[in-house]
Amino acid sequence: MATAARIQPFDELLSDAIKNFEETFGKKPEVAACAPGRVNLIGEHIDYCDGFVLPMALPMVTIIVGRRNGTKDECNVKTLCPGADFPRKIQFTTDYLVRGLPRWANYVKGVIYNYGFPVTGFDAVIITNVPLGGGLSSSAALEVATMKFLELITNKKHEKESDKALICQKAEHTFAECPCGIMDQFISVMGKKNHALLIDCQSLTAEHIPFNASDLVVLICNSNVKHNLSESEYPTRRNQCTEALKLMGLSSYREVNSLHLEELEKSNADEVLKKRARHVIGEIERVKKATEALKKGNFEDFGRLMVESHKSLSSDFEVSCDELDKLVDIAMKCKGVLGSRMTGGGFGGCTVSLVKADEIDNVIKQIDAGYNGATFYVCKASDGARDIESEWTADMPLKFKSFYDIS
Ligand code: GAF
Repeated sequence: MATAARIQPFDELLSDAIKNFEETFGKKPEVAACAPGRVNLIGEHIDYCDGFVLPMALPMVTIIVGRRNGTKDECNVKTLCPGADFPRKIQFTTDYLVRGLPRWANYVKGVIYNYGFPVTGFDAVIITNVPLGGGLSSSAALEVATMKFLELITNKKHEKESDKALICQKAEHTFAECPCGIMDQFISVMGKKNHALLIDCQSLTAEHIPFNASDLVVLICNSNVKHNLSESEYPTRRNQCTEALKLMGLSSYREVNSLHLEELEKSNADEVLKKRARHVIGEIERVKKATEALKKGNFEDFGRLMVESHKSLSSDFEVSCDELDKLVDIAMKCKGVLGSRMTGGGFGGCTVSLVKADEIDNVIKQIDAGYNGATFYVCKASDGARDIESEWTADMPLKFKSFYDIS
């Protein structure tokens, strides 16, 4: 029978990282940092269009434990993350940081390269319970955990949250060669327990919106498929959005009104560009409405907007796939599901659904019966990046009470 996936609890994860660090480097780690993955509730593919997005941080995190090793610039970093490419232990120097293999290390090196303060040599072990490659932002979790780790190692930090997110985004652009928007890094830095985060991707400001109805849960269904298209289509979508904007004679989607769209629709512009613009403009409005609904506790409206968002992503933005459409279709037929949509970049990965807590078991059962091979996570909005050091002494690593909300 299908149940929610067991995610390794935070205490266990931390304890494994500490133990492995001691075995590998012969000393206890001195600092520990963590940063979460995310699920986006609504506002998809519009963070790179000056839009609004509304993600929440997940209880699943990437943890980095380590210590300065007394060298000027020599770093030894090991990952215990399942699915990371080999080799899983590498050495590099902070004065010669280059992109290469293994891929997981690019995220770490990229953040060090863009950090803006000198970084001396350190040893570190990385561990995670964010599913890798599932569209839940394992990359941003690694970047932001690295940022937090560097703050502890260097005793220097950027004050503005948006600067931290921008540095991590730059790392991803330059070292991982993915032209991502700002959403994933922003929420991983700024997430807050029991809150979603409304991010204004134009002004790079954000507002925490309470999201803690006791009778509702967020269900994430991982389709466990990832179509190859995801990497090539992302930059294509970005370019199409820019082109459509130019055709409307504007420099930001925030300047668009219904007349601009009407004119574009009537013009002889490429139909594909019209569809892309339609999605972006509609999705920006949907996020505004969804935020209002959330503030009023109107989850029925919120759910309806999620479904509209999915339809637009599927038909106008064309980033969904059969598996995601199927998961949404089945979910929407289940009693107790208020809304469901694909989440993240698309072409596989996950759906997110808003579900009445007392129906969650039945919903999981029904989706599992109709879709072969999904993994389920039941989550509540959780905290963003944090320094575990202040709560931890190496002799007493397990004093955390698990703050897991995963059932
Ligand atoms: C990926 C990107 F990294 C984000 O910036 C965002 O564009 C998302 O896809 C789609 O909303 O996660």
